[in-house]
Formats: sequence, structure tokens, C-alpha cells
Amino acid sequence: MSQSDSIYASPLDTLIDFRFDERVVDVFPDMIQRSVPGYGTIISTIGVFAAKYAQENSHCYDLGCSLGAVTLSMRQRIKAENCDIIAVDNSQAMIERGQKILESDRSSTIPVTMTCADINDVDIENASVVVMNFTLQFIPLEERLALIKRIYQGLKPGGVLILSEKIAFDEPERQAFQIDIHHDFKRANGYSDLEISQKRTALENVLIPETIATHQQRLNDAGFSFSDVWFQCFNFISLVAVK
Ligand code: GEK
Repeated sequence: MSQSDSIYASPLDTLIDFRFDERVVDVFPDMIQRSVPGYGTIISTIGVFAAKYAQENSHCYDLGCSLGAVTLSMRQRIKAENCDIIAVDNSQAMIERGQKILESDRSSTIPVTMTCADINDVDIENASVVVMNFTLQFIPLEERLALIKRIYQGLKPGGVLILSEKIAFDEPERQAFQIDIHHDFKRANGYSDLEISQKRTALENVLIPETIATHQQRLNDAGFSFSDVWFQCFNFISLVAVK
């Protein structure tokens, strides 16, 4: 069972940039459920995408897998023969815990390799489904196009990229509105104003959101002929791009 997240509940003297360390791993499922609107829906729907798009004799990737929620959802649903899942995260603490969770998963026999590595060092090849569920937002801006291009090149024809992100808006009024309602969502899930504000500061230099237009232009520049927003709640979206 995951512990409840109280990392930012007391005033902290120095707010260091957010890191996916052991403290975060302990509370991660609780933290992400209470912070990302629609997280559960997104996870289960990625399983539906994987069932539709996983091709036989291909790899499915979960990049920035954390504890492997996307991996487990895909594993439960994929029916294609001779398919495996490659899950990657650069937090050792996440991978260690994720591997334990995976060991107790009896939902299917689809092979999973869960590895601690930087996404930028992972070869993407013979892929039918690639998922980045709230991961690209942590990659430096100048590295994002090269990564999306590599994913495009590693996908088989007809393969898909599922890309979920916290987003920004060009219009200041819309930006303020969406942030405000998202904070209400967090308050409704039991976070205090102090927790919300300290977490926001900790993420400021680490999580860089972009607009939907920027994401779709980048997908287009990388070669994807089609992309669409299939989920949005406030300033959180998920896109699907088809090769
Ligand atoms: C989920 N997808 O539960 N290489 C590998 N991993 C990275 C990198 C990198 N360069 N940068 C960040 N990460 C998950 C949730 S969380 C989203 C993803 C969030 C990893 C980081 O260690 C963390 O585990 C994950 O990306 C982002 O569906 O916490 O908002």
C-alpha cells in the first residue's frame, strides 16, 4: 500500500528542486492520483490504446515508467503475439520499487524489462507503442525534438506515441484560470495551500510545460502525420500521434 503524501505539509527552510527519490517513491501513487486530474482514466485508457496498436513481434515502450502503472495497464490488455514491454526510468528508487510491484503482477505472461536508464540513452527500435506519460515535461526543452524524432524513427508504420503532459496556455487569462482550478482540484484532494505552494516552487525549474500547439508542431516536425488530443482535464492533456 502507498503511504499518503505529506512531503510539503510543513514549512521547509530551503526548497530544493523536486527529485524522484525514495521519499517520493513511498508516496508516489497517492501523490500522482491527488495531483494529476484524470490519472486513473489515462492509465486505464493507455491499456485500450495498447490493445489496439500493439503489433506482433514488436516492442512497446514505457518511457519514464516510475512504478510501472502504464506498463501494467498495457500488459493486462495486449493480445498481440510475441510482444514485449521495455520500461525505463532514471530514478533507481523508482525502478527498484517498480520491479517488486511487477513481480507480483499475474495479469499476463508478456515479458517486461524494467531498467534504470536515461531515456536519451535508450534505443527505440521495432516499436508499435511508445508511451511517455508525464515524462517529456521533465526533459530539457532543447532535447525534446531530438527525442521525439528518435521515437518516430523507432516506430513501425501504424505505430503510436501516447504523450501525456501538463500544459501551458498562451493567453494569460486562460493560464491563470486553469492553474487556479487545478489548485482547487488539489485542495479538494486534501492538499493545503502551503503544500500546493511549496510543491509549485520545487517543480518550477524541473517541470517545464508547453502549449498544445507547441507539442503538436513538434510531433509534426518529427514526422508524425496525425496527432490529436484524446484527453484533457484543466492543464493536463494526453495526445496520441500515429506514424
Ligand atoms: C506513470 N509514467 O505513473 N530518463 C528517464 N526517466 C526520467 C527522465 C529521464 N531523462 N526524466 C524524468 N524521468 C508514470 C509517471 S512521473 C510524472 C511519470 C510525474 C522520470 C522520473 O524519474 C519519474 O519517475 C518520471 O519520469 C515522471 O504513468 O511525477 O509528474
